[in-house]
Amino acid sequence: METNRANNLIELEDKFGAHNYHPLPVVLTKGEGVFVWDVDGKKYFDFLSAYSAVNQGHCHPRITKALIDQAKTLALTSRAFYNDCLGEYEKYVTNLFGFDKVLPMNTGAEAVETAIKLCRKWAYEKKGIAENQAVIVVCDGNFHGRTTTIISFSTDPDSNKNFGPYAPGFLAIPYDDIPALEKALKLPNVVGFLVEPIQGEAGVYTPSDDFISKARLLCTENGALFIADEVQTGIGRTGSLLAVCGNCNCEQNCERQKNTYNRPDILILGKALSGGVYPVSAVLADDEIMLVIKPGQHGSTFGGNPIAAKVAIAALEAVNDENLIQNARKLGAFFRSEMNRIISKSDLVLKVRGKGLLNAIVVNDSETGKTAWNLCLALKENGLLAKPTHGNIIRFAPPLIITKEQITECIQIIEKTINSFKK
Ligand code: IF1
Repeated sequence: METNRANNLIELEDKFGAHNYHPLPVVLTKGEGVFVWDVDGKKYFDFLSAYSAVNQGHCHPRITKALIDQAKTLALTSRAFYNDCLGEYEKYVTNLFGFDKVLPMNTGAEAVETAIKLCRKWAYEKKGIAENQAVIVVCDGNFHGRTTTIISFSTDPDSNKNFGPYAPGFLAIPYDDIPALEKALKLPNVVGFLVEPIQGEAGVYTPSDDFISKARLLCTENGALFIADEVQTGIGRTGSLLAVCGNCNCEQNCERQKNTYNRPDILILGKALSGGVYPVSAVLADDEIMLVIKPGQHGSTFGGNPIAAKVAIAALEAVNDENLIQNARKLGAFFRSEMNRIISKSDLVLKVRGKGLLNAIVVNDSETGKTAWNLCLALKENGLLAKPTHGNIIRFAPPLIITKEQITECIQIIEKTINSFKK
C-alpha cells in the first residue's frame, strides 16, 4: 500500500509528466546490487534490472567511480576535438567483441538507427544497389526502439499507431522462420537482416537453437548484412557474452576472431554497456562497412564522450572480472528448472522460457493481462519487483550478480505469491 510520500510523488509525475508509461505503483529511492528500496524504506529484489541495463547490479562501485572521477575531470568535449578517453575505449571494446571499429552513440535506438544507415550506405556504395532502393528484413514482434524510422517497421500497434507516415525500406517476416528469411533474402534490393537473437519485448521469445547460425549463413550466401541487436540480450544477460554466441563455451577467454561464433556484420550494443549509470550505446563493424561513413556524415553531441568511454570500460571489465556470464548461465538454468517445478503444481502459470538470466513466465490470463499485472502487484507486496511485458507475460531478469542464495529466496517469493494468489 503506498503511503502519502509515495502518493505525492506519483501525483507529481501524473500532473507534470507525460503519460507515456504506466509504472507499477512503487516509488524507488535507492539501489544497491540486486536490491532497490522505496521511499518508505521497503526493500525489494529488482527482477527487471531496468530492462537489462543494470546487469552489473545497481550503482556498481567500480562503474560509479569511473563515472564520478571522469565527470570531475572532463565530461564532454564533443567530437570537434579528440579526448584522452575515447581511443582507449574504442581499442578495448573492438578487441573484446572482435571487430575492426566502433561507432559510439548514446541510446539503443540511436545505435539501431546508425546500423540502418551503415547498412544502407554500404549497399549503395559497395554493393551497387540503386540509391533509396535498399530493403532491410526485420521480424514480426520486433522491438528495436522508438524513433519514427524504427517504429515504421514495428508490428506492434502500441509502438506505431498514429505515428505515420512510415519510413519505407523494410520487410517483415515471421520470427524464427528460416524458409521465410531464405525467400526474403532473394528479393531484389534486400541488403540486410536486423534481428534480436531473443525477442525481449515480444515476451522473451527464444528461437530454435539453429535460427541464428542459419540466418548468419543465409546472409553470407546472399550478400546481405547480418545485423544483431544485442541491446537487451548482450553483455552476459543470456549466459554468453553475446546471445549470438549460442552455446559456445564462455568459460575460456574466447578468442573472438573474424570467423568464429555467429559473428554479425554489424553488432548493436546498449543498456548494460554502461551498467545503467549513463546512456551508452555502440555499433561495431569491420572497416569495409564502417568506413562508408565519412567525417561529417553521422554522429551526435554526446556520442563517445569521456564519461561514456570510461564508464563502458568499467562496465565491461566488471562483467569479465566478476564472472557474470558464467553466473547468468548457471543460475538461469537453476531458475528455469525451479520455475518448471512450481508451474507443474499450478494452473496460474503456463510456462517459463528464456536463456541465462533473461526469462519470462506466461500467465494463464486473458490478453488484457489483468492477472499478470495483479500478480506483479502481489510480488511487489512480497518484496520482488517485476512487470508484465505484453499482456500475460512477466519478464524475470535480475542483475547478473545475483547469488544462488538470493535467487533461491526470490524463487520462494515467486512460489509463495503464485500459491496464495487469488484471481
Ligand atoms: C521503452 C521495451 C525492453 C531494446 C532492443 C533497442 C532498444 C531496446 C532489443 C532501444 C529498448 C527498452 C525501451 C524501453 C523499455 C525497454 C524494452 F519494453 F521497450 F521493449 F527492454 F524490452 N533494442 N528497450 O530492448 O534502446 O533507445 O531504449 O536505449 O521504450 O519503454 P533505447
